[in-house]
Amino acid sequence: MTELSEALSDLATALAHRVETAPDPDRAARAEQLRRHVAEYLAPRAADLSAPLVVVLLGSTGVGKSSLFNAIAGAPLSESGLIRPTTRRPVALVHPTDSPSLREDRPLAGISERDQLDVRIDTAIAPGLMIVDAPDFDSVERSNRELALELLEAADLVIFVTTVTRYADQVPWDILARARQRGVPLLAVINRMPTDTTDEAAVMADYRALIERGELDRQGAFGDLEVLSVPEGATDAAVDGLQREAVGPILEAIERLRQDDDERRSMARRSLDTALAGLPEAVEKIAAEVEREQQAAASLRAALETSYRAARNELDREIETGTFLRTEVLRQWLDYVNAGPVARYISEGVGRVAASLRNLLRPTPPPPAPEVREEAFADLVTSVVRHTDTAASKTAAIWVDDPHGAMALSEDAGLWGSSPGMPSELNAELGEWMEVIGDEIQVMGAQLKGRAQAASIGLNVLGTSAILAVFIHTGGLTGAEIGIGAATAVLNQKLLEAIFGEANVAAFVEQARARLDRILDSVFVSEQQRFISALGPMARPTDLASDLRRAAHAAARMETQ
Ligand SMILES: Nc1nc2c(ncn2[C@@H]2O[C@H](COP(=O)(O)OP(=O)(O)OP(=O)(O)O)[C@@H](O)[C@H]2O)c(=O)[nH]1
Ligand SMILES: [Mg+2]
Repeated sequence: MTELSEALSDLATALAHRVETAPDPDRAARAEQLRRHVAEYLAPRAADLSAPLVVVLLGSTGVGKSSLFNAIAGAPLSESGLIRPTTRRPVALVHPTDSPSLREDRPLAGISERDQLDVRIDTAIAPGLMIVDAPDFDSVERSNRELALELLEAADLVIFVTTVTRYADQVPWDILARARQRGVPLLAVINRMPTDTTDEAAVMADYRALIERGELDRQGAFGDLEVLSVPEGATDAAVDGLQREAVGPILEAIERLRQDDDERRSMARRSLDTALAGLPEAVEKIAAEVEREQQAAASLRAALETSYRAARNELDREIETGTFLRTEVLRQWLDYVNAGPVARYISEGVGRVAASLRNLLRPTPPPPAPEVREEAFADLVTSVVRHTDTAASKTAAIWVDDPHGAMALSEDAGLWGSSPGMPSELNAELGEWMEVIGDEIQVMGAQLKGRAQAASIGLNVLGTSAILAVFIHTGGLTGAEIGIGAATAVLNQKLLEAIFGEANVAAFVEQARARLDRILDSVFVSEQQRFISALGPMARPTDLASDLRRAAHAAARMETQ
């Protein structure tokens, strides 16, 4: 592969990537247009300057493109008709020696590979040229429009067909602008021209004025536009088209293109060079777009991270001090620990087996361990929901002011709050967390001298006590904070320390807290991930902008002569 072909192939790849990852259909379409131009026009010519030139007949429905095509072919090879739009599949007229050139990497390869091109192999066309009858470019049929636009990207000469009654309706400036931007030569044909020479002159003058009044001509873009005409009534039923004599000047213009091989090559080279020189500018628009998206994505992510970090800090504070626990829950545990066998156990200490045994004989209400644990978890889940709701709504309130953010929010209205499935998932995780705590307590208990006491209090009570110890602890409490939370913390901790020893309890609480943090971290990560997913591919950092620029500049620097 030559260096130029390589640069073009890199560019086509980068553009294809852009098509896949663009955040909206308009931007994807813009990249796709340029990709086709690179893949279906530039790459084939760069590979072989002697590849046949492609002449494309473009225009609205019913203006006579197929009729003109048949006149050029001298045979009814493309159906002209009354039911509009008639031509839905492009028809290409190719000389037998050029027919192999519809292979891979050659002009029109993309369309013919997709089986969207009808090829008519006929000696009516001279070698070195292909004439393509396109579907209508302003079609009500989306696929017609797209095929016509694709052909525009592949053309070496565009014959722009209109009629005397249609030309003034609306000039397809976007098509003309793209043709001009691409630098492809244009030839205008006005079909069904009045035969009266004064009328004809008036129409010609009017058409020119119209073109010149257009936006584009400020740059002198159409000063050199060649306008030809075909008189009204010049039809020939035998070819299902226009009379060959009436299209003489058009045939001549096409023939001039072909003429001798040298001229054709130098024209191909000229148009390739013009097109290559135009690449950086065409690519710049897309590259700048990618950069703006990346910047927008970065600031949206920053807003997202700030909101969730703030919420996470708030949640941590609540867990640190146990303030997320409802007073009733604390009260229930305090009452239980403060009275009955546990309280006695705490005050009488390890070794008083007899007391424990007595307790077993005395009827006592069952400990509220499962209820307290469940409620503590419910309170924790409520608090996580509240904080993630706040983070989500804060993020959404910022994102909605950015076009990309607003687009993401419209994809997923659930982003204004926390995800509905999160509470039950978190509950399940907390269940596992509790199981690990239960296992650890059992292991710790088995290693202790006073394991009989531990056993008499029961795993249920110790488990709940251990869980509460993660949420409420006496560590940083001061006199002013002594309340129900602190009182519960003090007693709860005493119970654990009496059985397991202070150092063991401290290490255990720290590890359990670390495991809880990991659970909460993953909740926060997946809550944020919803925003990132809604943002789509633009959320991923990419070098696409510089890849596009590099490939376009590399291609533009290559000389073809
Ligand atoms: N009466 C009259 N009819 C004409 C003249 N020139 C072309 N036509 C008719 O106008 C119609 C043009 O149709 P087509 O050639 O199929 O037009 P097209 O541009 O290919 O249309 P689509 O394929 O739909 O995009 C045909 O029915 C022609 O016979 C003319 O000078 N006089
Ligand atoms: Mg047609």
